[in-house]
Amino acid sequence: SSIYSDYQDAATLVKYLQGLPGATPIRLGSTYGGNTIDGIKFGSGPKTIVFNGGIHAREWISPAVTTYVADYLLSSDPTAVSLRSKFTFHVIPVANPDGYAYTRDPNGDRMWRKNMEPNPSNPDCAGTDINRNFSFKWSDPGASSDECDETYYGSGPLSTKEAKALDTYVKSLKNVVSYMDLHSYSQLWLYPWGYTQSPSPDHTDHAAAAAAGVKALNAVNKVKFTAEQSDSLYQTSGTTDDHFYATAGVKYSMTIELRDTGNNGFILPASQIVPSGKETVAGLVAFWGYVDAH
Ligand code: 0X9
Ligand code: ZN
Repeated sequence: SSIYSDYQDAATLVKYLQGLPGATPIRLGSTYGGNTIDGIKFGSGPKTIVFNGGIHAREWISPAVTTYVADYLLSSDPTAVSLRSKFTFHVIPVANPDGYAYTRDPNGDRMWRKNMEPNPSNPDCAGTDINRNFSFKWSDPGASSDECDETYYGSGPLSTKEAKALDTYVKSLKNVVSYMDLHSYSQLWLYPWGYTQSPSPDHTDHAAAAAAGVKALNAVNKVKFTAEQSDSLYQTSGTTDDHFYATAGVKYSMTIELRDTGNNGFILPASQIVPSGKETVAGLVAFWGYVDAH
């Protein structure tokens, strides 16, 4: 059995990744609950790529597939070797370790989405949606001011330790050409903007890169993903993708919504980790090929 035969806790995923030959440990910060936000970096290329999973606690396929992709990139496969010479990768499998642990706790809540920080003005409703807490367009339409809502945007821009740590880390890096945030579910590849239906300045390249990704992804298992502008789904503000595109100059800053389309939803059977990982690797390899050429 492998770590991909079931969903693992954050410490297990981080320990596994940090033990892979060629991986250097990274630590982005710590959380309200006292967990650390950890990952790895690897590769020797001049262009930087960051990807993470686990911003939303209940989306268990995301940390698993994030780990699977990093595992592949550190392998001796010739394509992986080539990618490591073009790029330096920074990977954070679980960006919201407090929330993830709560969804795994039998006394917790399997459907928790947010982080675990209390909201002092409303003791009955904890947590901020980390993917509404980033500073670009913070508190604009597409996020909630209500502490009890799933999309509560927090007490201020980057008020969560998780968003602050990720923002600080990405902005400490040079030449970041792609940031990818792995979520579930809906089988979508989403590119900026999410805050408006207007096309971004790089709409043509975004659409072409995402199309290359889904084409390669769909070919692996005939599981159909679609590439579209984020705002076509629903309007959002304070999200990672728009934020790193707008404030860190990361041209290819996107969100992937992994399997499935709702049959299992967030409760995706662990037997789908490996097939989901394989198709996501194919999609990202094609996508980063486009990124490298543009
Ligand atoms: O709403 C979200 O944060 C993401 N969907 S999820 O079901 N995983 O919560 C989608 C975010 C996509 N990006 C933007 N809309 N900007
Ligand atoms: Zn999500």
